[in-house]
Amino acid sequence: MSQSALVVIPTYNERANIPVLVAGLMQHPGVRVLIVDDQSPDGTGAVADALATDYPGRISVLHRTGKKGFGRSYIDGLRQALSEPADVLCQMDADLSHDPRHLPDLIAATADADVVIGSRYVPGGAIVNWPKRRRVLSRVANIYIRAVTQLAARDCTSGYRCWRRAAMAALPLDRFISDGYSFLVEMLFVAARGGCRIREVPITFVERREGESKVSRAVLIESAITPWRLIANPESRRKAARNAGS
Ligand SMILES: Nc1nc2c(ncn2[C@@H]2O[C@H](COP(=O)(O)OP(=O)(O)O)[C@@H](O)[C@H]2O)c(=O)[nH]1
Ligand SMILES: [Mg+2]
Repeated sequence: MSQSALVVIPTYNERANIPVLVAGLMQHPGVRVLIVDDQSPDGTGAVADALATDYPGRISVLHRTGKKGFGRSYIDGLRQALSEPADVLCQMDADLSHDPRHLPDLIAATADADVVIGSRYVPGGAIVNWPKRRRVLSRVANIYIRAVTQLAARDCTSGYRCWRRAAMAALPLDRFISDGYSFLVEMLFVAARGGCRIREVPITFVERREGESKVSRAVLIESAITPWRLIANPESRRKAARNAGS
């Protein structure tokens, strides 16, 4: 792999998963990792610090102390990532749902795309161990998001993504206001509006075995509202961002 990549990984109670994920990622030369931990009560932060010692110069850890949140963690993490040298910036979940083996394919695909999505819903993509309910929810969410926002991607809610540095740098991260999956949808929407070329590469998504999902009712409600907010006019978006204090 000739390109250097920095993978940003938000963690909340992922103590059993993060060492396995990092070991997998470290198999790829040129890949570095930034773990963004929200003071996980299970001690994930200390495990991450130990990994940083095990792999000198390749792992760093951002310990957040403010309000916890998936979107906010990414905003802080991606900002820090942009201040470091890397050709490609990647996003991944810590729970081993996103197999590090796919990463070289995603990174390679940035050769002719600005944003590459690790996609469950293109030919070759798959989901392992998801209950029927969760499959249906994800499918319906994507149909809904695509219908409202006109995004062309099949998997708008995938959290496994690689960005060319310039495409990420162009995002107005300080104006983003959504937090759960919506944050991922918002990123994609703004990127598409900005003219980014978005490509999908198939992945096999595997449901977590350790730890718990943080998807809550609040996250689902936000996800239902966000597509409408995104297509509203830009001025109302800016206002909403100001009101949210971001
Ligand atoms: N730093 C941080 N990470 C979070 C937070 N909520 C979720 N995550 C991480 O975001 C990733 C996706 O969350 P997960 O619970 O697996 O969501 P799911 O896969 O959609 O069920 C995992 O790596 C979580 O540890 C949060 O509030 N703060
Ligand atoms: Mg998960």
